[in-house]
Amino acid sequence: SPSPTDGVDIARLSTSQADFDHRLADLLAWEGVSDAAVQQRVDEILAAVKARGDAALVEYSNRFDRLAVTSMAELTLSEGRLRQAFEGLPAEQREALASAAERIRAYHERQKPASWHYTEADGTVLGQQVTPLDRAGIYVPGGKAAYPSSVLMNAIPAHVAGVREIVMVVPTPDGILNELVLAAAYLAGVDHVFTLGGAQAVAALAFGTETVPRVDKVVGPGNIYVATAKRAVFGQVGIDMIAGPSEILVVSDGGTDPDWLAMDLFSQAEHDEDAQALLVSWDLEHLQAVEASIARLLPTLERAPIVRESLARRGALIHCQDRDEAMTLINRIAPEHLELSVANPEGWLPEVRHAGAIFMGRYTAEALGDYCAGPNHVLPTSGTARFSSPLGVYDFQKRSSIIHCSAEGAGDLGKIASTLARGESLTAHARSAEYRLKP
Ligand code: HSO
Ligand code: ZN
Repeated sequence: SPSPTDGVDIARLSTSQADFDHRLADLLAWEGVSDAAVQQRVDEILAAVKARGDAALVEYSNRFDRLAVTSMAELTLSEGRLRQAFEGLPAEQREALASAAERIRAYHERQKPASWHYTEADGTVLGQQVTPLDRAGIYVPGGKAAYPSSVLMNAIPAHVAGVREIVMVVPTPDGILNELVLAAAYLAGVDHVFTLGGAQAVAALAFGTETVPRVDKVVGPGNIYVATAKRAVFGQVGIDMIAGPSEILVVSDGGTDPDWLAMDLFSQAEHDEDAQALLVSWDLEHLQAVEASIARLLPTLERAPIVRESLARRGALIHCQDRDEAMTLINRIAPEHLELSVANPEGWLPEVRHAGAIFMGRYTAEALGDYCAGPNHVLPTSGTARFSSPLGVYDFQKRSSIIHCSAEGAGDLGKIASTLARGESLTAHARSAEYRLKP
C-alpha cells in the first residue's frame, strides 16, 4: 500500500489486504440520527409549537438564538428586505449568483415530467396527471453551514415544479442575517422568509402557526435537532431526505495532476470533520504523488483544521488492482459524488449503477457542480444512492391516476371486477360493477 508521508494522517488501504472488506466497511459506516435525549427535547418542542404556535416560536428563538423579540413580526422578512440584500451585494457576487440561478433553472426545466394518457380500442382513457405541491418549506441552516447555493438548489426546483408558495426558514443566531442567503432567496423566488431555526422551525412549517403557513413538504439540511424533527413530522408532511455528511469518491487513472486531485478531496473534507474524501487508483506511484500533494497543500488551506480532522477520521487512499476492481468499489460505496478522473469516462458510465452525481473527466471538479453547473447539489449520502436520487422537480410534485371508462369499456372491465369482487366476498363492489354491464 502507499507509504506514509509525514504530517498527513489518512488511511491507506489496498484491496489486496486480507482485512480490506472490514476496513472499508468501518470507513463507510455512518450512524444516522438516533439519540434518545435529542428525541425527547424535539418531541417537547414539537408539542409546544403545535399547542402555542407563534408564542412558542418567539420563546424558543429568544432562548436558542439569543434574541429579544416580542412578536413574529420581528421574525418575518419582507420581500423588500430580500431585494435589498440582493441589490446590496457587490456586482461580482450578484452576477455569479444570478448566473448560477439561471443555469440551475435551465437544468431543472428539463426535468419537468409530462402528464400522459392513452386511449384503448373501446374508448377507455387511462393516464397520469402530474401536479405540484401547494406549499413547500425550505430549511436553511444558520452559522457555519449557511450556504446560499443550497437556497438556490432547494428553491429553484420547487419553483420550476409549479409550487404555489415557497416558505423559507433560516435561524439568525444573535440576530445576524446572512445577506447572501437572503439574496439567493430573492433570486430563487421564495415567497416568505421567517428567521426561525431548529426543531421549532420544522414544527412551524409542518403544523402551521398564526403567522407561518403550514406546508406540504419540508426540505433542506440541518443539525441533529432539525433532522430528528423532520423524521418526527414525516407522515403529516413530506420530507426530502435525512442527509448524512458530504462525501466524494475520486477514481483516477493516474493521468490527472495530483494537486488537482488533492484539492478535490479537500473541497469535500472542508465541509465538516465527518465529511468523507476517498481516492481510488490502481497506480501506486500516482497515489503516492497525491499523498505528497495533500501534505504540501493542506497547510495552505483556510480550513486546514477541519480538513485534517476529516481526512484522519474518514478519508482514505485506496489502491486497487485494476479498472474493474475500481468499478466494483464505486458500486459498493454508492458515493454521493463520484469523480471519474480518467481518460475515457464515457466508457465507464454504463457500468456505474450507484452514485448521486457523476463528474466526468479531469476537468469536472465537484466544486463546479456544487455551485453552478446546473444539476442539484442535494444528493443521496451514506450509500443511499442505491435507492434514491438527487433532489429535483419531481420531489415537489405528485401524480394522480386517471381512469375514464367508456360505456363499452365499463362492460368489459365490469365482468373482471365482478368476478374478482365475488372472490373477495365484497358483493357491493361486484354489484356496483355489474350495474354498468351491457344488458
Ligand atoms: N458539496 C455540498 C454542497 C455545497 N458545496 C454547498 C459548497 N456549498 C454537498 O453536496
Ligand atoms: Zn461542497
